[in-house]
Amino acid sequence: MSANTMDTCTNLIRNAKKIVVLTGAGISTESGIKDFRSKTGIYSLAPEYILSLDYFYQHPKEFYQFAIENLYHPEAVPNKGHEILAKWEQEGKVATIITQNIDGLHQRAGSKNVIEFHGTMKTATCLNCGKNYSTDEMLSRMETMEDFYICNNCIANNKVEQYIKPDVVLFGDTGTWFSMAGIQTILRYMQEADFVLVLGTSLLVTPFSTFPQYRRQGVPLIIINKGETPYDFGQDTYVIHESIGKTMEEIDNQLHP
Ligand code: CNA
Repeated sequence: MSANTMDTCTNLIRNAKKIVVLTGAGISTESGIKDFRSKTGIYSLAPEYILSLDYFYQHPKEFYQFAIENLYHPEAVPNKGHEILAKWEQEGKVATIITQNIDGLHQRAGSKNVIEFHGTMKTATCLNCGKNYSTDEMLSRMETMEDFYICNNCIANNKVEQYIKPDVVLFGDTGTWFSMAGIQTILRYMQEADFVLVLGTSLLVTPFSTFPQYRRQGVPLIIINKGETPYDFGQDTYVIHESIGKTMEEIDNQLHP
């Protein structure tokens, strides 16, 4: 990264009033949570199909075991990246964060306007009656019940529709924000952005990965990500292949000398 790129990004952030931030698993690795596609990411442990809707229906117990071990991190705390974004929101710079993360760390850092595009690991819902369970409750059910994933509010005759599914979007699945109204809200944010800030995502999972394309023509895209993304060589795009925490701290120190 050149000093020039860093200065340009700092100036854009200094003058911004409506930054739209798109985040992925990479912003939480500095809180000790593995991402998917880095060398030590979750995909080095298991293939993508374990996190698919098909696998969930076919092997609910194994699915839960994997999800609790790899995607549920109640002990993790927000890091510098999360904290600085929350501060920039308070300062009137960040309009919204649209995250693929399911760890809740943006909200725990104090960010208010957060769209959890891929849902949350904090809760689970019965696909038949809609009864809501906390993941802690699911954990204690796992320890004490054989068919813990069947909703006890429904007749327990083992139909797949009575399964309790974590409130995360799996491969082959959709979530609340995938509705027409949800996507329209997101596209409105993209259209109104002063610029778009991408943090810690490989931008490979659709439809999330398409969002930067909906910013107005000429609106800058800043990407802070260790790995490459398909947008790295786009127009009006500034790329910093560095740690998110370190880079954001440097920028924030420039803003508040
Ligand atoms: P990904 O494909 O694993 O990409 C993460 C990107 O972040 C990679 O390009 C890394 O190079 C980069 N990266 C990792 N650490 C840092 C760092 N400290 N500084 C800068 N860059 C870094 O993950 P995506 O988010 O793109 O993939 C989307 C999936 C991942 C979503 O469905 C999420 O639900 C899912 N996920 C979320 C979490 C979480 O909530 N924390 C954890 C693991 C996976």
